[in-house]
Amino acid sequence: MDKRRIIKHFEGSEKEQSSGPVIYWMSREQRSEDNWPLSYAQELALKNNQPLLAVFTLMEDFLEANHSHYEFMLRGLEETAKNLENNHISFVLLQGDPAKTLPRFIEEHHIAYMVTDFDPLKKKRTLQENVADNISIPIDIVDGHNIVPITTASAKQEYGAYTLRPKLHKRLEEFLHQIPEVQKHPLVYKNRLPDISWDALLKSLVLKKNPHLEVTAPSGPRAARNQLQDFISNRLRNYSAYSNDPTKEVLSGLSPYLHFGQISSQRVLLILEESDFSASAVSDFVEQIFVRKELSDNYCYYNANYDNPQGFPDWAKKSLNAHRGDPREYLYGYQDFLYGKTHDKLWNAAQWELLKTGKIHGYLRMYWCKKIFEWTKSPEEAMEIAIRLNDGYSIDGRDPNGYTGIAWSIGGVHDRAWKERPVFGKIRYMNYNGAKRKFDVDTYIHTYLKDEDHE
Ligand code: FAD
Ligand code: FO1
Repeated sequence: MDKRRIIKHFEGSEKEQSSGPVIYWMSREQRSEDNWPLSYAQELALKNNQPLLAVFTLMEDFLEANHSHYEFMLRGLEETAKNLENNHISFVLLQGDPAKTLPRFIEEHHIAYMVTDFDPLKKKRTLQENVADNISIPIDIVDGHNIVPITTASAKQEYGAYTLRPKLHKRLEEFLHQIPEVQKHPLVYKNRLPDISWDALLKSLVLKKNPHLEVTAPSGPRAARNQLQDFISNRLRNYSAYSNDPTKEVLSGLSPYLHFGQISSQRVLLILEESDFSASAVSDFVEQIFVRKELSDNYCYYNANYDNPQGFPDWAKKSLNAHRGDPREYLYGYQDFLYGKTHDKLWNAAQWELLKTGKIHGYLRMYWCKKIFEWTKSPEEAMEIAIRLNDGYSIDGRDPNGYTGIAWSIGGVHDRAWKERPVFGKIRYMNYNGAKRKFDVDTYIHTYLKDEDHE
């Protein structure tokens, strides 16, 4: 594996490396194929002629995730566990605080080396540090999410897509074509490992349920490949023309699969390359799944305030402060937003799309978030409510793309200054008439709002 994928190395405190199995602590990349951290762990295990195990540590309260999010994740993990076992890679699921369960497991099974997957979120980086403090073996954190390893693409927070895009495209050719292959592992781990009853596990989780959810996408690596195939066959050709029209079904629908690592964006681009679409025909989609997606990891990795207004650029902070006192025409609280009880039918419909389907269409996500800002007392409160709704109800939530999308909407992150106006200052403004010019707003509203909500 290209060593530039190793984002961080923990030396471990033992003099020389003991001999024993290698584990891949799986978290972000929940798949067996096209998985860099997994294939690197296998490389190490093969070199030392040792068995290889994949360990998933189940945390039961992950950033407001609800029952449907855990169901999607666990169903996918069940399929991945089977794929790993078929390759003689044992799969282990540990419950409880990983800072305790993982060191104990490493001790018990004389593990000699650990590889885990890169994740820019603070919660995950802190957890990785805590585990490293409690174990003495070496650890490598490997970027399995970005096609161009995050620190190779850029050593700093980028201003916007326009500054990162050339750096990414310059290296795309080099990194797109190395793709990791998992092999059938020659050594099977002989010692007893805890069994997993997936149904019992899901039942045992005490999590908030979303009673309004009507749609649940099929989960797992196979469903992810089907989703991609269906997108390429039926929607990709209309993506550029209609990706901003929520009444047209043209988006890929890949975000839950990418978020849970059930498919790699590298594989998506390789399959696109093999398709009969020209590079220019797919460039808008590639901009999103390559440039915007990797720009989000860049923002969250290099800016510790990715989830609050302190992370906004100076021009935006200055402008927002200058307009803090502007009167708000409407003011709503969390409950009004949660049940789509504002004066704006389009906004309410977007919120009901979230409650009913577990996701809002990409174009309306911007409108949805900007209006939360317009109808709350401050950018701080707006960001808190937007994150709470997005992480608590969106199947692809709790993701760098989400924190960055919200920071873009409220704080102009990766955007430029616009003509100054009340409340928004120089932050880009979006309104109902702008949406009406883009798509048939009434059709969208009727799709998600029951008639009685229309008065
Ligand atoms: P497609 O248009 O088919 O895009 C394919 C993939 O490209 C997406 O799955 C995603 O990985 C990436 N992508 C697309 N648009 C963006 C973008 N603007 N920024 C970063 N990556 C992008 N995306 C999430 O994955 N999780 C979130 O929680 C999330 N919250 C958002 C909140 C707000 C306020 C905004 C403005 C955007 C948010 N996005 C989020 C980004 C984007 O809206 C979604 O990724 C996209 O709508 C997912 O649907 P899709 O996979 O069908 O998109
Ligand atoms: N990662 C884990 O290692 N263990 C978990 O129990 C876990 C739960 C979880 C629930 C919802 C969700 O959206 C993500 C979850 N993740 C979990 C993290 C996920 O795998 C990704 O690493 C990050 O969310 C993306 O940065």
